Amino acid sequence: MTNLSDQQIKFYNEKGYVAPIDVLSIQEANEIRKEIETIEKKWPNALEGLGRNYVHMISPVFNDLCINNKILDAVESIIGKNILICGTTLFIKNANEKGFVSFHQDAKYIGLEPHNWVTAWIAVTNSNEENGCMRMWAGSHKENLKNHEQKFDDGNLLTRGQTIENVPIEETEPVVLKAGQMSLHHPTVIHGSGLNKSNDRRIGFVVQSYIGSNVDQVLGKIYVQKARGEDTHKFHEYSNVPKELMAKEDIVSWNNAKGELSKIFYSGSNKKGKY
Ligand SMILES: O=C(O)CCC(=O)C(=O)O
Repeated sequence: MTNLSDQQIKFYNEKGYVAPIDVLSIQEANEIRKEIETIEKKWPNALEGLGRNYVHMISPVFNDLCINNKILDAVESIIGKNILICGTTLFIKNANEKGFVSFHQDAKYIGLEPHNWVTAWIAVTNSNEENGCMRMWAGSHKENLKNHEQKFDDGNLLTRGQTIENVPIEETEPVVLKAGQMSLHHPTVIHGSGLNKSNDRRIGFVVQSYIGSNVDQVLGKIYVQKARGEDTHKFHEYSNVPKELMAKEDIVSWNNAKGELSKIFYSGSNKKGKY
């Protein structure tokens, strides 16, 4: 078992995140990148917009990544042994594009209650201050949910451009990861990320999130996979485990799941963004 140490758990409880955690070799991280770039080449646009979600439903490589034991051991240290995968998202910032993530709290619009869940951000490429790594406002998870302005601005990788105003950047901490490392963050920690100013892509594969089996979706319908332990509450429907990349029947389920997810993302909003 590669559970988090007491020190790492203390860090998470105090700051609302913990990093870096070694989970993949550099070769394994490169294989994940290759899978993304294969999909992009063979199925142009498939991973764009809403398509950046739930890729573990159509790719065995991503499904296997979600059940990686090193990841799950660390996750278990935070949410306990009954773990479900409730969603995944690719956060890709290409070089020379205007991608950024405004400061926000994940719990604001995601509908997962209670907050016995954690988000795993797995670095497929290096992620650092030059290419726009995440920045955490340490300790902010101890406060309540904040007001978010819905800005829908171009370049914002968040669905509604949801933004907490007046976050003091200089007080936020960069989460620097090498390809193959991950961070874990709390549902209410305030975080965001800036532009990619490097010459290469910055790619994060995000399990958003690992939930305890006691967590319900109060805004709509999600499709889960068992990661570890028992599903004690059976709140959610299960998706199929993909056996090959982009199998026809998996694409049908994927499209349906993305449609349901979109309803959650834009619940209560009279406007839709591009994701
Ligand atoms: O990839 C990023 O820069 C931000 C991702 C994020 O906000 C999240 O994983 O909750």
